[in-house]
Amino acid sequence: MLFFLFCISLLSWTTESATTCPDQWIPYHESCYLFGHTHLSFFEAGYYCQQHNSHLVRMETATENNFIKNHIRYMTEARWWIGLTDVYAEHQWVWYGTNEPPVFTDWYPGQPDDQGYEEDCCELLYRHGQWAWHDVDCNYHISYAICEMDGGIDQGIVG
Ligand SMILES: [Ca+2]
Ligand SMILES: [Ca+2]
Ligand SMILES: [Ca+2]
Repeated sequence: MLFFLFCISLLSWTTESATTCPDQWIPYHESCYLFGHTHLSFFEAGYYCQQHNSHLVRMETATENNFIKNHIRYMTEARWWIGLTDVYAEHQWVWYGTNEPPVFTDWYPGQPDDQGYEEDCCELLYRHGQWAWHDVDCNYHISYAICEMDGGIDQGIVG
């Protein structure tokens, strides 16, 4: 039992030593992530993250996307906002806050389809046994926020 506890503490020490995050935030590589608890519209979700000194998550890499998908797999909510939108120009998907186009995408087959000509925001949706990106109406209060902030890197321990 003691050995087990020792392994657990060693594990949390090795995974969290490089990045320091506020309480409730999950460290991963150089970022910290906060998973919301209420259904918000896309812009409300953006504001929620802003209030927490962060932004809606930007999936720069497949690795980051997989980390997020693995994490929400164990939660009951099936819809999560990520910070991708084409609200400024149809079919021009950009990260909310930087206006950078995504390098990597993980859309469901057939998405984004801009159904009803009013789907301008991106959520991570669980459907048919898998998680993938899906465009949906920004004003629907159907998804939880995933926020991301830069982690405080402890330079002394990295490496
Ligand atoms: Ca990111
Ligand atoms: Ca659209
Ligand atoms: Ca859609």
